[in-house]
Amino acid sequence: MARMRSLCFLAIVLAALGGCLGSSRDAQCPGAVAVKKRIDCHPQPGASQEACEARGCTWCSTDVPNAPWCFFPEDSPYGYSRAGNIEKTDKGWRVTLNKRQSLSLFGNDISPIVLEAEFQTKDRLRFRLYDPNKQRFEVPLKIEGPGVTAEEANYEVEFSEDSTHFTVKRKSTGTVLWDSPLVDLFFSNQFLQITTTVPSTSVYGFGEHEHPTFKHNMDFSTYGMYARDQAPTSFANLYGVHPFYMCVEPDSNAHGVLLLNSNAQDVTLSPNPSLTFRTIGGIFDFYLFLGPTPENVIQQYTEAIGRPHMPAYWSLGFQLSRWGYGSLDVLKQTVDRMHRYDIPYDVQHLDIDYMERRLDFTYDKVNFAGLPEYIQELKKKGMHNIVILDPFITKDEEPGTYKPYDLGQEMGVWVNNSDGVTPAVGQAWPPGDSVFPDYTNPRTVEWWTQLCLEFKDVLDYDGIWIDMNEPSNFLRGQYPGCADNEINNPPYIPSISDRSLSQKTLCPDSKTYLGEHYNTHSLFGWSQTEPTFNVVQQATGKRAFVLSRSTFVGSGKHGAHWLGDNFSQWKDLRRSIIGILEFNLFGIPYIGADICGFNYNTTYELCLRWMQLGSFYPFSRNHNAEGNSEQDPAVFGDEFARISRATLLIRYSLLPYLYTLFYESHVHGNTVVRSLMHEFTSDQQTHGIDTAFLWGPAFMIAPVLDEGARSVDVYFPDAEWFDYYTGLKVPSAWKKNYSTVSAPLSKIPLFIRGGYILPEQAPATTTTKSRLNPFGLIIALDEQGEASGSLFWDDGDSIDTIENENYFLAKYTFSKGNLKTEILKNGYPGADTLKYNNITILGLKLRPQAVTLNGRSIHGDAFSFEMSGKLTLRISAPLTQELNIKFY
Ligand code: MIG
Repeated sequence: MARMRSLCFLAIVLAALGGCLGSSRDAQCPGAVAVKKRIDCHPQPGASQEACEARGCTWCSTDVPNAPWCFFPEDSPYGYSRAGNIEKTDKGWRVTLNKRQSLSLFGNDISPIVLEAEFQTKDRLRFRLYDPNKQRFEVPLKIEGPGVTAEEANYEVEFSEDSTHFTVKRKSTGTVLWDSPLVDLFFSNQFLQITTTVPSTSVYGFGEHEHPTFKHNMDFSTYGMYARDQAPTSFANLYGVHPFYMCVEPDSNAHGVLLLNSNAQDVTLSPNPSLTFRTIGGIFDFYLFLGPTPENVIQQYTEAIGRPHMPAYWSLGFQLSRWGYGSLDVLKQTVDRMHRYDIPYDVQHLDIDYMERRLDFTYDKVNFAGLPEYIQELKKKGMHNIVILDPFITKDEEPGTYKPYDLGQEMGVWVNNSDGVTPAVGQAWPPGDSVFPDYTNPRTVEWWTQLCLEFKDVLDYDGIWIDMNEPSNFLRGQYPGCADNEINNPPYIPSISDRSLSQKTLCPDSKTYLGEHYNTHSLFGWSQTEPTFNVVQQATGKRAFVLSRSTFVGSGKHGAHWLGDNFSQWKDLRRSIIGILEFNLFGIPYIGADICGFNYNTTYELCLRWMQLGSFYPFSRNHNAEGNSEQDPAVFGDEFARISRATLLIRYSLLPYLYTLFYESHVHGNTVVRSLMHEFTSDQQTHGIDTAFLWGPAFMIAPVLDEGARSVDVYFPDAEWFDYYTGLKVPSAWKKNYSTVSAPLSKIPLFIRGGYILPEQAPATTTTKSRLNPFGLIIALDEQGEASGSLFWDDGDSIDTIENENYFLAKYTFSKGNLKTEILKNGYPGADTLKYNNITILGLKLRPQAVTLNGRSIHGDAFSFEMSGKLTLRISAPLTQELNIKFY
């Protein structure tokens, strides 16, 4: 930034032409478009002046980091122009576009193409660019809308007067949300590019990456998207693909945009500010969501792509995992020490070392002898277990000895070579060489379902963890390597690691049921998630738990995700917050990172701070890689265990609140974890904050992210905030400011936002136990002395309790000294035996003279008032009856 400013200054001084970033001309390159407006004309490596000029583009160096030196001139010899009139269609209109000139960047340009706008709902616009003469690959995710008239829509799609741009405006404000010059449009067989300006630099999203900040730097950063087995590394394309962003407009309205495309692609974020999308196949299928709040955007997005699934209550408990226990004995020792320290702990994972020679659907009868019995023991303690399954299946066992292969071979379920007949053979964890199930094939789903059902009789799993489903292969393409053709080596390879489509995976010309791997590669994990979800439901008869490494648009409907093979480093601790916020935008709110870090050895302090932060991940799991020193919270001794226990007990006590947020997410598409920007959008200072986050609207987590730090600088947006630990109100002078909050090693700063009522429940060491405990309410008052909230409750693990109305839902309102409860649904008989025993009110100005509960007065010694304005009431009242409390 400093560099850009001085450059601008230099430009002004030297040229006095106003050639700095902000104006329309570039002083260093007279006649050329301003640096910030440059669009790369040579996006692949190896640009030179010669190559650039041969393309009809401008070559001019610049000091601005990342800015292209080869860029399209204003009178670009590329692009399309409008041909003919706008034709009305059922739900919108369409118009034909012709290629303007014969010059081509990557060959095989398609002309004419069609731009079609479909007014799906009043807040959702679909616009597509496609080849009217040939069906190209489209992602098999149908997003439909009833259709609205142009008048009903909250947006307006139109062409500029000279027909050189098309724009989408927000009707209510006139803000231009999308503006694409047709001269910047490319539509060739293997290269599609479109550029749009965005109304501000507050742009969030795109995945899966390890982003250095939640709010993007619009400094010509380019992010590739192509599913890859890749440990989180800045700028690298990681396991999943989410071409979705949200942008906050200058007046604080927000909108979101999805590019529904599964081909290898990248996006460049430029300071104009603008976005340039490049993909190497399929069509341009955009969906624009009008918000206008960030929460509305995500609700509308998940309405389109599928609402997040409702997780089982137990899966909100703490989970422990590691790769490399190596034996049942070591696992038992670990579990025992967790229990010895009484650390809240619901779920144990079994990584590939439980398998016999890493063969799916087996277990190691030597090192893990007795595992089935041990799983039963854990279940009796109220715990649950998850087993990992990899997608690859060895083909090299003795014929007749390994059913997963024999049956799959018989049923023809594998991804095939380009001939469409012989299975693609690669190499992965199992001994010998492996084949890859093609989950886009219904026969594969049958095969997988049968095997998972049978395996349930071997290991009584509660959920399945599906790993390596990018799909990962330890070779570059399958044997004998990828043929040299345009599918495997397209003229443009997006900005992805190794600039290779086959590295660590299969050759793009492999054949899947839905089409070429070239198109379906990034859908592999996505296509595995739904069938796995279904079979887990079928096998357990309970709500499914599926944890998938590779995800795509809509994966949240059936799966959870974790951020992959992170490192035991402070940087990774910090960046996990960004990842978790992003996956909440992507409709996968059940998300976490490996607590204490996966790769490398952790340290005492890092791991402790990570246990504190991770206690507030929606998916809270400590996981570790093979060969690293142990890092479960019981291995570091008394102090560590005590602190981890205390923090997890806070999580457990607030699980009713977290679970209610998941209910909101499942039913209305809400985010579970949110950034401060999300809730305080009009406060520009919040836009860049990614070191603290919220559970829902009301609970702020401000973790320590630096080694040695014993305090945190916390930004308090304009609201009442209460210290979770003391109930003390945050001084009003702190509002809209950063304040230093003390955070000794034993503490993670937590705050409750006034205006909200949070349900809680006395914690225990498993959710099986805590679910029987009495409930409480934390009523945090706003400036007007008001608050509201709700509680969702059901049996925690039955399928479709919401759809079947087998649940309890209460809404609480506090106003004018009265707490009122409205029971919106009383459909879960199991709630009848539960009670409230504790009510906490924060922010009272005076000690009440008297209190009545459902009309009967409460004894003075049943309530205690502290000078902080915190009142605690001990009561006993049934959960399923209205709770009305009056203060006098
Ligand atoms: O090549 O199953 O991301 O969580 O522990 C490594 C072993 C394979 C990668 C997963 C990680 C898991 C590991 N797996």
